[in-house]
This record gives sequence, structure tokens and C-alpha cells, in this order.
Amino acid sequence: MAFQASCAPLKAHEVLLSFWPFKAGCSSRLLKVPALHRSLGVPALICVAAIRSRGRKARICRPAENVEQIRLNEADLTGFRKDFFELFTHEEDFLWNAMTHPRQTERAVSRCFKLVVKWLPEEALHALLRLFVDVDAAPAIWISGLALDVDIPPTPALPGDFRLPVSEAWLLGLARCLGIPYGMLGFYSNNARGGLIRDLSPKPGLGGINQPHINLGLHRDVPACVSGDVEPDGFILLAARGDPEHAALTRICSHRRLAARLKPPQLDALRRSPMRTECVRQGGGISPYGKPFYAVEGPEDDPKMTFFYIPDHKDFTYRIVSDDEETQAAYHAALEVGAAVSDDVDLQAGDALIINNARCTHGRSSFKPQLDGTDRWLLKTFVSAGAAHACTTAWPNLLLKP
Ligand SMILES: O=C(O)CCC(=O)C(=O)O
Ligand SMILES: [Fe+2]
Repeated sequence: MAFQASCAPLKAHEVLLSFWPFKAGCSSRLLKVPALHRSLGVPALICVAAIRSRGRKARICRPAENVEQIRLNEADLTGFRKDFFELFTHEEDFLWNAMTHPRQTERAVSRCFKLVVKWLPEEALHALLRLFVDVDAAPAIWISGLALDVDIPPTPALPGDFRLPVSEAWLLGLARCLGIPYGMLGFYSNNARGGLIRDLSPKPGLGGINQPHINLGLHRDVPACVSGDVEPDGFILLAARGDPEHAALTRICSHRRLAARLKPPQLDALRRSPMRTECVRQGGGISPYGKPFYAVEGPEDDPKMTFFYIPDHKDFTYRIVSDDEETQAAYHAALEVGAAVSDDVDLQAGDALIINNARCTHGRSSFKPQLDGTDRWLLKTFVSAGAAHACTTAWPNLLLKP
């Protein structure tokens, strides 16, 4: 394993579990075919990451990974389901609705947290707890092997009146380990969960990120240039069902890794002048979309980058431009480099992808919808690490006004 020097000192007995086949900087091809390496069933390797030797502190540092993969054994986690139905004894316990019953929802989230902390192996919990606080952590964690609901119904058309209580419990419990899960009114309101969890499944004709035919360009979710202020610190995608053709790949690109591949003048240009999104109407009219934004901000060795993506609409297209030619050229060059250095994650049933929305950029390849109930079906919730600023309305309301 390619561990290098630096970061936090470790105690003599500390070890890190590192799961084959993910290995920093060399596994993007393997990440693209998880079905293959799953079937190989290679056991996890245990690496002694660092030791204290002769009184000197040995230190480790992860290179700028895109994704840390943690493969769990589903058979070890089936007790999660049993415990779930012991904690959630009445239908109304798990049929919470964040809009109509915020207190009941708050209680449900606490119970989900309790279950996840109980069932998640310590190393996985440890990785979650470090996601927002350790700059040397990978900016995304891909956990596979979660034991979901025994019967996952056919992937529905949206919006639906369906529930996946055990899958929802994993999602909310994982989110609570990071901070506070929250939904966005408007985006998420029209479902049976009252907006806290959004379903992503292909529905031709439906706009936005649910359109399967689009190659979803690299972006950060809900950046301040469009939200006005609050940005999600992170979000989680949990797959109730994967794309049967394995074409839908979620792309992750670490900003640290991307910055290392850009030239200093490109980085300077991206910090120097703002970009802006313009909406171009069919008749030729142009209007601004959101506020201008700087594509690169923050510390040099851990930059926050903003790439914006919005799918074209039948009546208008979007373009991202700058008055500074070098900035504009660097922005589009960075997107190309980002695509080249990203890793692709094929989310399949029982997988959760936990994303730090400041430290990486993400996208998704296009795929073919089946529309026969076998389609990819993800559950998604946003996470606020600090929470206080996440909710514009009083606790325990978990919904944000856009
Ligand atoms: O479908 C995916 O894998 C990712 C979609 C996306 O960009 C998002 O949920 O924010
Ligand atoms: Fe996104």
C-alpha cells in the first residue's frame, strides 16, 4: 500500500484496515468493475499503517485519493434488520414524514443513528467520523455490503408512495454520524418521506439529475452561487438497486488531486476572476443563473473548487463563462483534467457513497433506462456537519427553504 509520511501521529498498536482492491492512485480501472472484484471475494488486507519506532513518531498520510472503499460482509449485518423492527415496532414509527411530523422524524433519526453505530464495524465508523475533519481523508467513502430491506419492490416511477424502511434507516443513521441529515423543500417535498430523502431513479421526461441519458458533468451540489448561502457539507447516495447494465457510474474527483494536476497559472486564473452561469433561451435571450463564483478558493493544499452543472432544458441551454479569458479556459481545462483523474463508482444494491461536498466534485455517466422495475434506484439525503445553519426553521424541523 502506498502510505506516505505525514499527518497525525499514531499509537504503536494502531492499524488501518485497507480493503482490496482499492489502492490509492492505481485502482480506477478496478473501481469501474466492482462486480468483478466482488465476485473474486478477495479478503481484506490488513496493513500496519504506522508504528512508533525508537521514540520517533512515525506519521502516515494518504495520497490524494478520490474514494476510500470499505467492503463489509452483508451476512454480518443482517441483525441490523432484526434490530430495526425491534426498535421500530409500529408502522407509524417508520412511516415518519419530515414535513408533517418533525418530532417523530427526529426520533426516527436518533434510532437509526443508534442502529448504525451498533452495526457498523469500527473502522467504517471511524472513516465516517473523519470525513469532515481530516484533510488527509479521501473526500468520498464507498461502503458496500449493507443489509437492506429483504424485499425491494420494483423501482418505481416518481414521485412515489413507497417506503424502504431498513434502507432509509441506514441512510439516516450514516448521515447522523456525519452531522444532521436534511432535505430541501421543493426538490424533495413530494414524496412519502416528507422531503428528507429523495429518490433518484430514471424517469424519461423528468428534468434534472434523474435524466438517465445525460452524462452528468462534474459539479458540486447546491453551491452557494445558486443556493444564496447554505451549501450541503456532504450528501449520501444509497443504492437500493444498481444499474443492471453497470453503465451508470458516479464519478468522484478529489479537489486536492485535481489541483495537483493543474498548472500554477491555471490555478491562479481560477482564483483571480469569477465565473458565471448564463441561461441562453431559444430566441437568443441571455440571463444570469445564480451569482458569479470563484472556481478555486481556500488553502492551496486543500482547495475548495466549484464546478457547476445544470442539464439543458428544452427551451434553454446553459453556459459557464468569465470575462477573464484565461479563467474561462482554465475552468474548462480543469473539467477535462477532472474527468481524467476521477474514479468511477458503480453503485449496486447495498452500497452507500458518502461524499464530502467541499473536497471533491462528482458527476455520473449516462445510462439506458430499463423502465421495467429493474432500474437503478438511489436514496439521497444532504448532510450539514455543523447543523446549526442547516435549518432555517426551528429544531426539529429538518427541512431547508431554498
Ligand atoms: O446519480 C448519481 O450517481 C449522482 C447524481 C448527482 O449528481 C447527485 O445526486 O447529486
Ligand atoms: Fe450532484
